[in-house]
Amino acid sequence: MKKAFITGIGGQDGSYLTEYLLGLGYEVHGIVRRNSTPEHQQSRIDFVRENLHVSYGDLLDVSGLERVLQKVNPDEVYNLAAQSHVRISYDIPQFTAQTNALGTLNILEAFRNACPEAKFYQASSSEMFGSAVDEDGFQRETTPFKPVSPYGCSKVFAYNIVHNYRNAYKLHAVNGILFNHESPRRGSNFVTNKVVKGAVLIKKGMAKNLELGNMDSFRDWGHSKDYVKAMHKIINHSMADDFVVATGQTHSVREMTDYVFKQLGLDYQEYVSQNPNFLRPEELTYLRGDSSKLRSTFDWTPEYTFHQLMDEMIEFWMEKL
Ligand code: NAP
Ligand code: F7E
Repeated sequence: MKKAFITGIGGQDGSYLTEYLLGLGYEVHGIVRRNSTPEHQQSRIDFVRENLHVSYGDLLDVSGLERVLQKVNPDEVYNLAAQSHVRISYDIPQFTAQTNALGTLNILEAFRNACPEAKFYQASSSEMFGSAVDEDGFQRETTPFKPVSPYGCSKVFAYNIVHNYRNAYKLHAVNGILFNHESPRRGSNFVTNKVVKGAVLIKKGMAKNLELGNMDSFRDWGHSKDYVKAMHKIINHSMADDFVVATGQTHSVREMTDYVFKQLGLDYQEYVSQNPNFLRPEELTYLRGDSSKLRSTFDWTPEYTFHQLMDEMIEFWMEKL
């Protein structure tokens, strides 16, 4: 039985990856941070227990990381833990950099000392491309990095240190450069889930309006379920390499909002207003990924379309609320 170790196991991707790996017959281990309200902390993975082992750990505690990796001795390590909210990275830039940049260095050091024969996956992000777009309107593995947020900058350090450790210490350490991916398990302060939850609250008469930030930025949105399958393929490639994961389609926040409200029989213009608190000091206006390298190397293609993704999220909130 193969063993996987996941940081950020309680997050959106950690939970889908756990389910996917358990389905493949893996024994899955992961760490969560100590929290004063433990009732909600593992809500995304509460329903799976067999072959799942969760212990306390933090990317900022390198000795704890080394101890747990020595004990588990995994075949595959997925570093998914992060302060993953871009706007909030402006509120807490140092914490974001410590967790996402130095935290990645910490887990790499622990990995190098405890289980250097294993494989290492880093959750890199399209936010690293920032304002750089190729002439054809896509971002791909060769597009330069011009990050426009503390989050993006922290992820560029993590990406580079993974490269450095791969080459310097001959480790099987890889980057998946993932574009936005969503699901009903997405934090409700990211725009897709915020819009869907807000629209359903309005539909059910439980809210009167919805406040958003910039509705004119474009994102390449996929489903987390599809993207965790790509992570598993990338880490298990015979050669350590980096791959973009994206749908290749892009939609504006306005178009997404319009679609969600229309599906509920509502006109978003009657309910949505702008609140400057949700604007960012510097905005990333356009993302569209070219994942041809991934698609030609592996048998991967996303199963969910943009509309199926949004429909699943609408159905989830209609039932939950
Ligand atoms: P998420 O839902 O925010 O999950 C992040 C997880 O990391 C949470 O479980 C969080 O725990 C944990 N965490 C935060 N700080 C930690 C620390 N210091 N030590 C240990 N654990 C810590 O994020 P996601 O959407 O699943 O994304 C997974 C990874 O992919 C992240 O690295 C993200 O930056 C990256 N990524 C995401 C996307 C996307 O569109 N979703 C795209 C590209 C890259 P708490 O609940 O205790 O905070
Ligand atoms: O914003 C706009 C906002 O917070 C998307 C993370 O997973 O993907 C994610 O980062 C867009 C932006 O995601 C609101 O200005 C408008 O243009 O859902 P988001 P993100 O910033 O793209 C990347 C790839 C990651 O790696 C990150 O970890 O929507 N927007 N109004 C809003 N965004 C939010 N959150 N809230 C609003 O009210």
